[in-house]
Amino acid sequence: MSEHTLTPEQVAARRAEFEDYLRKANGVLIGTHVQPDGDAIGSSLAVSLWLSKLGIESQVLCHHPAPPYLEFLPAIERLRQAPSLEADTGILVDLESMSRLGSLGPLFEAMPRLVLVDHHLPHERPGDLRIVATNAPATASVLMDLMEAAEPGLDADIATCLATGLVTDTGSFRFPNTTPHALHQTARLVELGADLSKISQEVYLNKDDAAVRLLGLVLARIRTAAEGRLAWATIPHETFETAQAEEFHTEGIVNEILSMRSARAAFLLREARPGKIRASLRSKGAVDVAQIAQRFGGGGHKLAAGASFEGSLEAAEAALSEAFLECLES
Ligand SMILES: [Mn+2]
Repeated sequence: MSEHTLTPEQVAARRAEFEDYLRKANGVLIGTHVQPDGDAIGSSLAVSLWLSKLGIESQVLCHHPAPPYLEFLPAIERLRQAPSLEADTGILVDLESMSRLGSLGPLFEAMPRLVLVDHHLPHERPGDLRIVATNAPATASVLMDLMEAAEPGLDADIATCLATGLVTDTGSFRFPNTTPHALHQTARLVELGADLSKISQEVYLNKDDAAVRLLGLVLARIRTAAEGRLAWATIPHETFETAQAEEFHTEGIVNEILSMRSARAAFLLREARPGKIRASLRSKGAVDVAQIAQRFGGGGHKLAAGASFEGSLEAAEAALSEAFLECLES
């Protein structure tokens, strides 16, 4: 068994070691990955709030600011792009590789004391103290196992931060990583004061208007082939202008296309800049989209992959739909 597949009990058994290490800190900087999500920010803020209860000063650092849908989190004002605190100890959360720190990489690489708490299979093994549980659904779950039994323990603000990590990384408890332990933890967080309904509203009913306008334009233009088993859409550059949208506003659209009952696979092509085309490929299982993406110099997983094209949108659409249809018919 790998040292990384810690069970919740094994994580909890390292609580004293974790706390002792942090109690020896002279200031703590907490770092997480670029383009932070609910688990990255929720986990970072939770550990910062917990350190405050221990009387330890900390700051939360991220290359990017928090996305608007996470601005409701307690203590979000602790998130900064550069430190203003003298600190000898770093805590990295939700981070599988140092390169994902962006501009903060050199700062954390130079820290004399470093802790890693994560649920990704690590590409690198930074830190003196590593607590990595790859079976855990979220870094927030690992942190809860470390912090819950401590004295002082959790409060309503910490619970809100941890619950946000669990809600977002489990897709609101719909993904296969939703373990009984994660549900027990979430029940405990609700008892402590986390409001799941408020978290869901903030996270899911908080899209930029441009993203919803763009979604509407794209859904109106879905094309299908092979009796609907393949569904796709393209977003020409002009459509971005019409919707006053940016490329990041396309996030999630390909999953809406795949949600059609008839669809076995789906793709979305977007021309955010003229002549520069990016593709998102999705499958419900019958088609291996990583293989298709590799043919075009891209990559990914069996169910979700991506690739880039240069040239016309029509040429990319023809090449990709042909590749998909070959797989669907074989
Ligand atoms: Mn995570």
